[in-house]
Amino acid sequence: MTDNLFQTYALNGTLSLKNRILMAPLTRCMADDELVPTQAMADYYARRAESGLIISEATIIRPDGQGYPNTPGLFTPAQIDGWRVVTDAVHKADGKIFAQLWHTGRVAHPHFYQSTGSSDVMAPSAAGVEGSVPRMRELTYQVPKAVSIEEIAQLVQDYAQAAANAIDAGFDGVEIHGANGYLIDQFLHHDSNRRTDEYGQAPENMSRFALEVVDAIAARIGNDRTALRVSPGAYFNMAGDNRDRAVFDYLIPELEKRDLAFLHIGIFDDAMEFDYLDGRASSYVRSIYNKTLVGVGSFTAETGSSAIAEDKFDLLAIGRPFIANPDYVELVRDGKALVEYSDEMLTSLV
Ligand code: FNR
Ligand code: 8K6
Repeated sequence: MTDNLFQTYALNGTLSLKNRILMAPLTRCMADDELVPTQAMADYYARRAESGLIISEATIIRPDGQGYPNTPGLFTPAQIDGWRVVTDAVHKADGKIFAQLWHTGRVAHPHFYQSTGSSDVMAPSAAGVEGSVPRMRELTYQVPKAVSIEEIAQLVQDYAQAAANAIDAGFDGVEIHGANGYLIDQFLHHDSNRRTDEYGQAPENMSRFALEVVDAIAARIGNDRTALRVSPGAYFNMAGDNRDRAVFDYLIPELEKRDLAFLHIGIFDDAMEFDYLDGRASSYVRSIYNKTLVGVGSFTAETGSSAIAEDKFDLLAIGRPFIANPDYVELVRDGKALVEYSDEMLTSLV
């Protein structure tokens, strides 16, 4: 029984979703070399327009946010025009789509933005990650530069400009990527934020950058079109720290006051438990956040439907199964068998 997934859902005064199944943001590394979305990407997203809301693959706000090859951008006129082709195709197929706005922070690599002449990697603190860029193993991560107060102000502006560009490109709203160990998340965890100024140490300070980005974007495009993804449980390119709990205890109620379109958990498997969160990330957020919450992470339609019935979250995002099944929503609705996802599917855009 998955009937509840097919109820309409009013996100806020402006947006009504035709069902509760979201397509999760999925990096595919298929933009062209100018980081412009292609026609193949427009076709790929349009095939998934039966979902209540598509969240685009993470899209960089400026050149030094790039950490993987051929990830799309939203900072040049050509990129905005390319995205307009995508949003037109999705709207024509009666879908809705948000842009996920991304800066990878210390996981960026100057290899990708050497044409800008900059070789700096921007992060809260000069604390690097081990290892190298996936599928480009010769590129080892660099020790980042701790951003100055002026650079932080510029980053906030650049997020807001990218959000305005997203609206210009026809997106229905934006999801700020505040999860999975990238720039915003780096401010929110002690492993990556060792600052001693007004952006570090205390929960209010460590939450400051995230809230500044949220507020700048909401002021530019409206709180009702602004959403955020967070990972209270550190799990990707990040070591967890018991002190991180207090940061999210402060941040999440602050977000609730902003009346955003939704809050989305960033995780691969919602069954993961974090001792400092007393369990799952989604249960922790649900206990202190009373507005629209999106759950994700290794759910099937059946387990996701049950979680919604049990009030664990309001909307279900589906990632890998949507790569394997462009017609995921129709298959679930008709009770038909799904194709199982495998990593080899990442090499082509179907
Ligand atoms: C992801 N995920 C992800 N998350 C995000 O916030 N932005 C992104 O661009 C990506 N990119 C991405 C690419 C690929 C290939 C995978 C598999 C995952 C995480 C994704 O949104 C989701 O949280 C997880 O895939 C867990 O959901 P499923 O796949 O178990 O339904
Ligand atoms: C090419 C860059 C893509 C960036 C997004 C990450 C995609 C990873 C896909 C593999 C999924 C495996 C799950 C790994 C979970 C890590 C948490 C412990």
